[in-house]
Amino acid sequence: MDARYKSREIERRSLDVDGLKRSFLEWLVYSVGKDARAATRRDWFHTVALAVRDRLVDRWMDTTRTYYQQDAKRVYYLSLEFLIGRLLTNSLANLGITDQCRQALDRIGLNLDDVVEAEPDAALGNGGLGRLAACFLDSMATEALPGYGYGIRYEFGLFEQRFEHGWQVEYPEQWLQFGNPWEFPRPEVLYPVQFYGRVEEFRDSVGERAYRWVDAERVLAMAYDTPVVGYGGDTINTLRLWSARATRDFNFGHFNDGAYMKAVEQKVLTENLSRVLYPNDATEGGKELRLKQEYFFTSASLQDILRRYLQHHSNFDSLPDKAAIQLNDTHPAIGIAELMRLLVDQHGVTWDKAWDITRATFSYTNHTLLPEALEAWPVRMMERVLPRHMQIIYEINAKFLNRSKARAAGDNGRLSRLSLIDERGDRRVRMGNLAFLGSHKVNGVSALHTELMKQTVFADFHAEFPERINNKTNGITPRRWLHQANQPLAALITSRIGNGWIKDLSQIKALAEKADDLVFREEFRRAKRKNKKRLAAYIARQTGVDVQVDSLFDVQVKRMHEYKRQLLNILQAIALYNEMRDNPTVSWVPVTKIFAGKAAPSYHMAKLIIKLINDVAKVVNHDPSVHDNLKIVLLPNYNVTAAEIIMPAADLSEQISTAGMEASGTGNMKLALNGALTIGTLDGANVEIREHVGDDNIFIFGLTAEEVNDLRASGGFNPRDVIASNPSLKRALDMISTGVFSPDDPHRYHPILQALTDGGDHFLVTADFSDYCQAQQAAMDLYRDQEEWTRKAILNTANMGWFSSDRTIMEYATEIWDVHPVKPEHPAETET
Ligand code: D6G
Repeated sequence: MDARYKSREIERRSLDVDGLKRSFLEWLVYSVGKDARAATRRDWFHTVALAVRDRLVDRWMDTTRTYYQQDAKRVYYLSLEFLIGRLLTNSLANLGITDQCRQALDRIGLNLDDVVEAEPDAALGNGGLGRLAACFLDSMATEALPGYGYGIRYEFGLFEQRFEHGWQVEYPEQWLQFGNPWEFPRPEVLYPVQFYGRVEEFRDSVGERAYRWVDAERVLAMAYDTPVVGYGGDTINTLRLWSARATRDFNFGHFNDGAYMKAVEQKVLTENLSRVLYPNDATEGGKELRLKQEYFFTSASLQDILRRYLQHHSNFDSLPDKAAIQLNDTHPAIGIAELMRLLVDQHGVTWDKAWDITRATFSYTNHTLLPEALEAWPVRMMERVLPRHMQIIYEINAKFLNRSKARAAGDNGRLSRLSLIDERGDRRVRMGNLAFLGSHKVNGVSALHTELMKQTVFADFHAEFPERINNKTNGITPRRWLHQANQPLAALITSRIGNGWIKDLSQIKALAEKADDLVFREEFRRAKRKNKKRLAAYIARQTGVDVQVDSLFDVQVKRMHEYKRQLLNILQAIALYNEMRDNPTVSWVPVTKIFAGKAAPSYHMAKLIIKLINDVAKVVNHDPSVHDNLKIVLLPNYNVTAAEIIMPAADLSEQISTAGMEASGTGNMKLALNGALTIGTLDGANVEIREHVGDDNIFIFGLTAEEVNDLRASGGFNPRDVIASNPSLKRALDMISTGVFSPDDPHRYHPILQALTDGGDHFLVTADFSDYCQAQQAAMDLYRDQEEWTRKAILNTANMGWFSSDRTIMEYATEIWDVHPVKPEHPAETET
């Protein structure tokens, strides 16, 4: 063997500083093809990523091999979104070689932090739902669960947000532009996926009526695999993302008369299927391409799952014992009809048996109660795009309604609510109902949300299947969100309680007793200050605004949405601004209001709120009369990488949605774990955060979900009366309406004012305003007492152990999936 090749073989496994250094130098030349003198920061990133990737491949193979050897039950997490973020820091930390890598790079004269900065942020998701999927991948690998992620390899992730004259402008996010060193293309793993065409009835070999889908258009789904490293590097699972490829037929068309160009154009159009992520956090229905994306990745994933299963089994009887498929929201819910089609049409399983298998294999997570976000596809579109599936859905529905008829006892309203088809107006397929019916378990993502599911969207289904709904409160991975993102605090915690918390976050509880320790408090504050300095520098770079590191960092970072009420926050900021100007001699607690978040490109109201925040910030930040006591910043292009800088630096965490509307939230958990105190409504997981951190260590305000419901139902709420009776709210709104913040266009914010008044203030901003201001005042008062504030911050960190996604994922594993940890065998390592 060539000596150089042999040395690479050995280098590949070495985890010490010298070995890493040598392989970096070799990889730069032989894999990236650059000389050290000419290498850019990006070249070095690719070099380091490839060298690190090498170090996990053996264990990845071992993991997969062990799953096969043991014929382990696998769980398949189907998700249209995986908001992964960067992977280098994560891979190094989970492999436990961050320090070695830093030193190896030092010796070459490079800084690891600079190399890390060259990695693009993989933004294959919109927000919470996609980030949850990414946290779950980390937890499944860490808990040694045989778990696979299945999704789409979007060429363009979530758009890049920039502000131009204060308005959001979207730019394409080309994260793959320079290649992706983490993924392995699998050109041989290809599945056909069909669309359109028609269904033909025929008699099968035993004379039974059967169906086949003919004259359809075909697309191929090609796999790309990314290894998912669990903490400690023992288990390395797979994230398999699908990319659309035109079938070969395009190459063999008759190319005369310009048909060649047509064929090529057609190929490009076909491959558009996996081009771009839809930038809507609450889906607007009706987009055919979206339906095709959903079916595309679901069908490919199911074909792959069956292919893997059939390597060990000759019939489908034990599919539910070997595969659990989790639907992350209704986006992959078409999978229920698809599995039926694959089993019945392609594998000749009888309908009843196929239905039992399907239901025992699938489970479904509901993520929202917002009616506009519950997917419902027009029947006419579904008939055209997926004709066989529409038939199957009708059949499932007919059988189900027949069965329920007796129990409904003439209650036709009930039957029409249970139906998979919404017959009102333009007929639609209710994907939530399909997902519910085709799953053995259906879960909500916080205790409150699960209760509301039972009372609202799925009340009739709950009556029909009382055992099916269960709760799995969301969680976050402590690896990325504390160990990696907040190194000052992580080091401090480890110095006191050891590093067991990284893998078992419940151990962090031991910090609670340190809350009364003066020295520990001082160190905790110092860690927070370090993070705040880093964020202040980031803010200065991104926005040009200088903020005081010792001011109260009041943070609201999440998608821009009316129900999340960034508007309530900015109105309170205006009121505070007025108070500061009215009382210049008072010694104010300096406050920095930090916002970040993207608005869906077609969501005009959310975009207008962005402009309002930027307009208010411009006035406030330049007003000398507030003596720098108030600064407002809206950071552009919020993504996972930005979150990693913001979360550790926050003092106050804004979780102020209209009660009953936020299913869970996970930003609330990241912030509290990093020692921010929450100011929030009793909504989503805030309710459980309060239970864990204690009522004294959180600022709760506002209407409860029940009160919101009653208020809306009573029809007695008049926002104009509320505004008239609250002078500071009235003044803030008057300033907006008279153009104080928009002198160039005084009427700019008319739609916002209109929504708050004649529009009936659906999100109850005015109703909660006064209570919110009081809670803000309480937070500012407490912040004056730094010892007391720090004590509560420590208690927040110490009591967040339960919110680890490891806890969540183990609950799914035992209560829904019946999937157990499998420890991979690493023969190569024991041999050497
Ligand atoms: C992943 C991991 C790799 C394995 C490959 C195919 O890329 O070790 O060989 O998947 O595994 P199956 O899809 O055939 O299970």
